[in-house]
Amino acid sequence: MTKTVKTTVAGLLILAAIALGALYISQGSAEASPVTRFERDGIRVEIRSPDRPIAALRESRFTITLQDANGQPIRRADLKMVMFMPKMYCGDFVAKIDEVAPGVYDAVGVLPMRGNWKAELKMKIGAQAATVAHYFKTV
Ligand SMILES: [Cu+2]
Repeated sequence: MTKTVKTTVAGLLILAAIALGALYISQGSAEASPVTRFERDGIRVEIRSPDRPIAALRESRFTITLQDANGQPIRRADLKMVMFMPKMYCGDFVAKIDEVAPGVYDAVGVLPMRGNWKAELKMKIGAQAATVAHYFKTV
Protein backbone atom coordinates (compact mmCIF):
# COMPACT_ATOMS: atom_id res chain seq x y z
CA MET A 1 0.00 0.00 0.00
CA THR A 2 1.12 3.52 -0.62
CA LYS A 3 1.42 5.85 2.32
CA THR A 4 -1.67 7.78 1.20
CA VAL A 5 -3.78 4.61 1.07
CA LYS A 6 -2.54 3.55 4.51
CA THR A 7 -3.42 6.94 5.93
CA THR A 8 -6.89 6.78 4.37
CA VAL A 9 -7.53 3.28 5.71
CA ALA A 10 -6.38 4.34 9.18
CA GLY A 11 -8.68 7.35 9.00
CA LEU A 12 -11.67 5.22 8.00
CA LEU A 13 -10.98 2.75 10.83
CA ILE A 14 -10.91 5.60 13.33
CA LEU A 15 -14.20 6.97 11.96
CA ALA A 16 -15.77 3.49 12.18
CA ALA A 17 -14.60 3.15 15.80
CA ILE A 18 -16.11 6.53 16.64
CA ALA A 19 -19.41 5.58 14.97
CA LEU A 20 -19.56 2.26 16.84
CA GLY A 21 -18.72 3.99 20.10
CA ALA A 22 -21.56 6.48 19.59
CA LEU A 23 -23.97 3.65 18.80
CA TYR A 24 -22.92 1.81 21.93
CA ILE A 25 -23.47 4.86 24.12
CA SER A 26 -26.92 5.58 22.67
CA GLN A 27 -27.99 1.97 23.24
CA GLY A 28 -26.47 1.84 26.70
CA SER A 29 -28.50 4.83 27.83
CA ALA A 30 -31.73 3.54 26.32
CA GLU A 31 -32.68 1.56 29.41
CA ALA A 32 -35.75 2.33 31.43
CA SER A 33 -34.86 4.23 34.58
CA PRO A 34 -37.23 5.83 37.09
CA VAL A 35 -35.27 9.10 36.98
CA THR A 36 -33.26 10.80 34.24
CA ARG A 37 -30.96 13.66 35.19
CA PHE A 38 -29.31 16.06 32.79
CA GLU A 39 -27.21 19.15 33.37
CA ARG A 40 -25.80 21.61 30.90
CA ASP A 41 -24.94 25.30 30.82
CA GLY A 42 -26.36 25.93 34.26
CA ILE A 43 -29.68 24.13 33.64
CA ARG A 44 -30.47 21.07 35.72
CA VAL A 45 -33.23 18.82 34.48
CA GLU A 46 -34.80 15.87 36.22
CA ILE A 47 -37.49 13.72 34.63
CA ARG A 48 -39.18 11.29 36.98
CA SER A 49 -41.51 8.47 35.96
CA PRO A 50 -44.73 7.87 37.86
CA ASP A 51 -44.57 5.31 40.67
CA ARG A 52 -44.37 1.92 39.09
CA PRO A 53 -45.97 0.14 37.40
CA ILE A 54 -46.85 2.51 34.56
CA ALA A 55 -50.07 1.15 33.12
CA ALA A 56 -50.97 1.40 29.45
CA LEU A 57 -54.33 3.04 28.72
CA ARG A 58 -54.29 4.94 32.01
CA GLU A 59 -53.18 8.48 32.65
CA SER A 60 -49.45 8.58 33.40
CA ARG A 61 -47.98 11.52 35.26
CA PHE A 62 -44.28 12.34 34.87
CA THR A 63 -42.60 15.01 36.95
CA ILE A 64 -40.10 17.42 35.41
CA THR A 65 -37.97 19.56 37.71
CA LEU A 66 -35.91 22.46 36.36
CA GLN A 67 -33.29 24.33 38.35
CA ASP A 68 -30.54 26.76 37.55
CA ALA A 69 -26.91 26.31 38.64
CA ASN A 70 -27.75 27.75 42.08
CA GLY A 71 -30.61 25.31 42.65
CA GLN A 72 -33.23 27.98 42.05
CA PRO A 73 -36.39 26.88 40.22
CA ILE A 74 -36.70 27.76 36.54
CA ARG A 75 -40.25 28.97 36.08
CA ARG A 76 -42.42 29.33 33.01
CA ALA A 77 -40.10 27.22 30.83
CA ASP A 78 -41.16 26.45 27.29
CA LEU A 79 -41.50 22.65 27.42
CA LYS A 80 -42.78 20.04 25.03
CA MET A 81 -42.67 16.30 25.71
CA VAL A 82 -43.44 13.69 23.07
CA MET A 83 -43.67 9.99 23.94
CA PHE A 84 -43.27 7.20 21.41
CA MET A 85 -42.17 3.57 21.12
CA PRO A 86 -38.73 3.28 19.49
CA LYS A 87 -38.76 0.90 16.50
CA MET A 88 -42.56 1.02 16.29
CA TYR A 89 -44.95 3.24 14.40
CA CYS A 90 -47.85 3.34 16.81
CA GLY A 91 -47.71 7.09 17.11
CA ASP A 92 -46.39 10.13 18.94
CA PHE A 93 -48.17 11.14 22.13
CA VAL A 94 -47.78 14.69 23.34
CA ALA A 95 -47.92 15.13 27.09
CA LYS A 96 -50.00 17.90 28.62
CA ILE A 97 -47.62 20.00 30.70
CA ASP A 98 -48.50 22.23 33.65
CA GLU A 99 -46.25 23.98 36.14
CA VAL A 100 -47.59 22.74 39.48
CA ALA A 101 -44.99 24.41 41.74
CA PRO A 102 -42.12 26.79 40.97
CA GLY A 103 -39.87 24.89 38.56
CA VAL A 104 -41.89 21.67 38.93
CA TYR A 105 -43.93 20.55 35.94
CA ASP A 106 -46.41 17.71 35.51
CA ALA A 107 -46.35 15.99 32.13
CA VAL A 108 -49.45 13.86 31.68
CA GLY A 109 -50.31 11.50 28.87
CA VAL A 110 -52.05 8.22 28.07
CA LEU A 111 -49.95 5.53 26.40
CA PRO A 112 -51.84 3.00 24.29
CA MET A 113 -49.53 -0.01 24.38
CA ARG A 114 -47.47 -2.13 26.72
CA GLY A 115 -43.74 -2.08 26.07
CA ASN A 116 -40.73 0.17 25.85
CA TRP A 117 -41.23 3.89 25.49
CA LYS A 118 -39.08 6.95 24.99
CA ALA A 119 -40.05 10.43 26.11
CA GLU A 120 -38.31 13.32 24.40
CA LEU A 121 -38.43 16.52 26.38
CA LYS A 122 -37.64 19.63 24.34
CA MET A 123 -37.03 22.77 26.31
CA LYS A 124 -36.32 26.39 25.56
CA ILE A 125 -35.02 28.46 28.43
CA GLY A 126 -34.02 31.96 27.43
CA ALA A 127 -31.67 31.61 24.47
CA GLN A 128 -30.88 27.96 25.29
CA ALA A 129 -32.50 24.89 23.84
CA ALA A 130 -32.01 21.25 24.81
CA THR A 131 -33.60 17.87 24.29
CA VAL A 132 -33.49 15.21 27.00
CA ALA A 133 -34.53 11.58 26.47
CA HIS A 134 -36.20 9.59 29.23
CA TYR A 135 -36.89 5.88 28.83
CA PHE A 136 -39.64 3.92 30.54
CA LYS A 137 -41.76 0.80 30.30
CA THR A 138 -45.52 0.36 30.39
CA VAL A 139 -47.15 -2.82 31.65
CU1 LIG B 1 -46.32 0.35 19.97
